[in-house]
Amino acid sequence: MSQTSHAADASTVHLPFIELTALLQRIFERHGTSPEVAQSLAFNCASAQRDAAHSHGVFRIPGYLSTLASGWVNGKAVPVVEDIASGFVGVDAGNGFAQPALAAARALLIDKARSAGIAVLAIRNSHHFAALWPDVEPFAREGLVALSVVNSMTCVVPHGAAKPVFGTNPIAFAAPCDGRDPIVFDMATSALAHGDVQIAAREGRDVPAGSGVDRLGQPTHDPEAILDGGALLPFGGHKGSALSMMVELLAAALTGGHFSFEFDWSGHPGAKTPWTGQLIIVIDPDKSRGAPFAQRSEMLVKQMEGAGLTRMAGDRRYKARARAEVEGIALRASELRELEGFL
Ligand code: NDP
Ligand code: PYC
Repeated sequence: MSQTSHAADASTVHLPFIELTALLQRIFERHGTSPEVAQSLAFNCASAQRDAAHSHGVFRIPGYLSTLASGWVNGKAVPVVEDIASGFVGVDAGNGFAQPALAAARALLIDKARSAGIAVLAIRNSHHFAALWPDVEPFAREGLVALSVVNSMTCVVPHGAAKPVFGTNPIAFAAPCDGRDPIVFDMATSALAHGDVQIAAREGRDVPAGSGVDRLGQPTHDPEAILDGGALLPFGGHKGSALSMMVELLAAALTGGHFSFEFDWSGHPGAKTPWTGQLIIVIDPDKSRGAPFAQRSEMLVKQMEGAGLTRMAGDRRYKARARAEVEGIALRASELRELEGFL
């Protein structure tokens, strides 16, 4: 597909991946990022839109531009990669975005994982405003197992506490699987991602019971009440809360980044991006004993399917991706107009 095409629904347009990426890249550059950073963020954001990961697709662009305009993040930061130990790579992202930091350290991380069997990438002084699966899925496509965590901004009340401390703190995992796309899951440790609360508010929808509390700490279905002085809850009570605490420890304490509660963006009106850290652990499964890992993955998936499972984590995204490859990436016409207005 080389042209923008209009579907039967006149309010929806379809763009080829390359076209949406190029548009987003121009927008990022126009708003103060270097070409390298623009390319990295545009690829990430177009990938999320392609996979119908809507809480982190083009919906995020106004937030990126607002945070850039506020001076809170350095859109031209050049990450500094540190070869710390045989299994440990660090990156000082220079108060820039996390994705270019990962890109800068990726080759060294893979070399170390393949030689030592496991390696850690600790990114600090970074802003992550995106879905996490794009950071791990490519490792699995190269035969590696990857796990990543990133902390965000204080908006989640620890189980049993009265005030927010944690961020929405996602965990993403990717593993190769024979004969199919990698097994990937990516989930906030809050009951809902903050982005989904914003989308529910925009669309005038309630959020499910147990998602959050209002400014008085009372349970609420109202996304506006969560956003206006309220807070989210961890998923699964004390279990999600423990995972969220783990993410704070791994993504911030272990990397040298800020905890979600530790940064103060009040002096930068319009700041939206959490100034925290990210940890990525990469394992080379060829170092393990027994049958090849990807065969064992396939065996597990078949067993799950044999037990009646019809939808694996990641399947919804892969289906959306396959659809986008044929039809182009779906955007509301109003979204496209808004994007073009940013140029
Ligand atoms: P969801 O709850 O929508 O999905 C979580 C995972 O569960 C996904 O892997 C999803 O697969 C899978 N899943 C969903 N429904 C089912 C089902 N019925 N059966 C099997 N698997 C299922 O994600 P979240 O709302 O928790 O997170 C959304 C995004 O927000 C993530 O990409 C996350 O990284 C991002 N985020 C980013 C933050 C940041 O600081 N950068 C902070 C918080 C969140 P599938 O993808 O196929 O739907
Ligand atoms: O959706 O919770 C979220 C989120 C926080 C930072 C980026 N996305």
